[in-house]
Order: sequence, then structure tokens, then C-alpha cells
Amino acid sequence: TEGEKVNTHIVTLTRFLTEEQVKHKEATGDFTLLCHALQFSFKSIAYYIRRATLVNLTGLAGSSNTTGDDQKKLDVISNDLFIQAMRSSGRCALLVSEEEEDVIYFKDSTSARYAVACDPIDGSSNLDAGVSVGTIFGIHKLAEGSKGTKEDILKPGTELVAAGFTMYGASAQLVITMKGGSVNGFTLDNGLGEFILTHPNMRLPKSRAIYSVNEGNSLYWEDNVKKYFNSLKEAPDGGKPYSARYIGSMVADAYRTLLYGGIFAYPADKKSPKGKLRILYECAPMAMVFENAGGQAVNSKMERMLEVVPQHIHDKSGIFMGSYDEVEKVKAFHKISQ
Ligand code: AHM
Ligand code: MG
Repeated sequence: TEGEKVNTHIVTLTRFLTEEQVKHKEATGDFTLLCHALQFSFKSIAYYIRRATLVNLTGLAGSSNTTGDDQKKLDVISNDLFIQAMRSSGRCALLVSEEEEDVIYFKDSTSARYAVACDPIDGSSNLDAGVSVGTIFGIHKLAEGSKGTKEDILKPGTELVAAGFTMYGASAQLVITMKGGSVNGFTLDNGLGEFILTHPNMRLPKSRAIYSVNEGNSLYWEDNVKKYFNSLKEAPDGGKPYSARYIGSMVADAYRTLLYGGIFAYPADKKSPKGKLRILYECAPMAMVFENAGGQAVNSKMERMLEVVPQHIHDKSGIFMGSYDEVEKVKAFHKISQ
């Protein structure tokens, strides 16, 4: 019968979070509530992105963000949605957003014990073309007794309690991981308005011949970076060279790499000696996801990305992340030429 074809054994993100909470006897429910607020902001951003062309939300908003980039209307909307969701959760003491120069403190949330870093729309240069973009987030816990200060967020990724991202593509895909846990992927069912667990316990393939980097920057690359990427294009012993795949949205390139394997990189170079991507809300959350899925992430000095401590909230870093063996290759090239 028709009924037999319908999968009734559905794990929603809401159910998943409740079950996670039950597993932790000491849990107060605060983290779960914070995640519900995150979930709501992802759903809203997904909704507005889908409607963007119809309701004239594409194009520039006429203001600039801290880094001088032109802000898109959707950047502004998504940032506001995210801030309001965090504020109204009552569980977030402070927020760092790519779109805000300073830390936002939610003074009314007096019992809040979490600090959140986010990039509300990452890859926004792709927005108007309808190419996938995403939201990246990292969650830290306040130090014992702290009411919420900058120090509560200027911490290495090893201290993150949870991190992940949502990609707004053909469907919205949410990937989340908790400290010491596995990586789980959810797909937004627009009809139900729920994120459904579709990719439990995601594991990166150990290796894969795909590289993802903006090769237009190769003029500025350090020699070892050049040699490494050139080596991927050689085909020793009659083998095949690597395939190139670069979307230009970190979330989309990372999601593909998570599923198919390979390497994603945005190296520091002579033009941008500190790299382009931001530690708090781009590099560290992604590094946590990749490590918990069996991959690796390192900076341009080949240090473990999760151990990098930012000095300022918008600090940048070079990054190489991907399949375990692919990152091992990057490291080997850096050893050879040192
Ligand atoms: P954004 O936060 O301003 O969108 O910039 C971050 C994006 C990443 O999503 C992507 O990996 C990278 O910038 C692409 O940069 P480029 O256009 O230099 O290749
Ligand atoms: Mg970004």
C-alpha cells in the first residue's frame, strides 16, 4: 500500500538534540535551547535565500561591513536574524559575527553560559547567481563564574563545545558535531519545516584525488604550496591527475569534501600573509567538523588548526583541510622544502 512507502521512522534535529541531552545527565537543557534558536535562524535564512530573487533581495544593501566589503541585502538580513535568534534564546551571552566589528553582548541574558561565533552568510559573492552559500557557527562555554567577556570566545578550537554549518543549496543541509562526538548531517524538509537526520555519523573517505583551491592566487603562493599543487597535476606511473573543484563558498566546498573526500585549501600567501579565512567562524568550526569526521585541518605553518589561538575576534589564517591522507601529503611537502 501507499503507506508502506513512507518512512515513518524519522529522526528530526529536535528529537536528536533531545536524545543528546538525555545522554548527558548533567545537562540543564540550556545548550538544547541554544541549538533550537540556531536551528530557527538556519530555517529563516534558508527561506529568505529561496525567496531572494522573487522579493527583490538580491544586490547590494548600500553599506559596508568591517572589512570594507559591500554588504548584500541578504547578508544584512541573515545577520539580523541570527542576532535576534541568539538574543531571544536567552542562552547566548555574547556573539561574534563576521558582519559586526565588535562583540555583541546580550546583557539581558543574565543566566546565559554560552558564547557563539558565526558567519551568517559565507560565500556571499555567489548569492546573486543562486550558487550555494552557508552559515558557519562555533559554540564556546563561558569560563566558570564568567558573565561573558571577549576571553570567553578568544579560545582555540579544541575548546569548542559544538560547531557546524548549514549549506543552502538544492536543499538546506545542516552539519553539526559536539565535543568528542561524531558528525551528523540533516536535510531540511521544506514541507515539514524540520531538519531530518539523513547523514548519520559522517566519515570522510581517507583519500580522494580532488583538490579545491583558488588557483588564481598561485602567483602569490609560497614555493612549497606551488610544488604541492603542481604534484597533484602530475600522473606518475600512468595514473590519473587530480580533479579540480572550486565553488568559492567555503561551506559548499567543505560539504563536498566531507562527502567525497579530497583537499580544500585557502593558503596564506605573499599577498595575504595571514590568509583570507577567519579563525573563529570559518577555520576552527570547520576544523572541528573535519577532525570529528576522521579528516584533518592544519594552518599554513602545518600546525593543527584547532590549536590556533586567535588574538582578535576577526583574525585570519591559512587553512588546508580534508581527507586524512591528503592532508598528510600537504604536510610532507612542507617538510621537504623546509
Ligand atoms: P565571505 O565570508 O566574504 O563570503 O568570504 C569567504 C569566502 C569563502 O566562502 C570562500 O572559501 C572564499 O571566501 C573564496 O574566496 P576567493 O573568492 O578569494 O576564492
Ligand atoms: Mg565568510
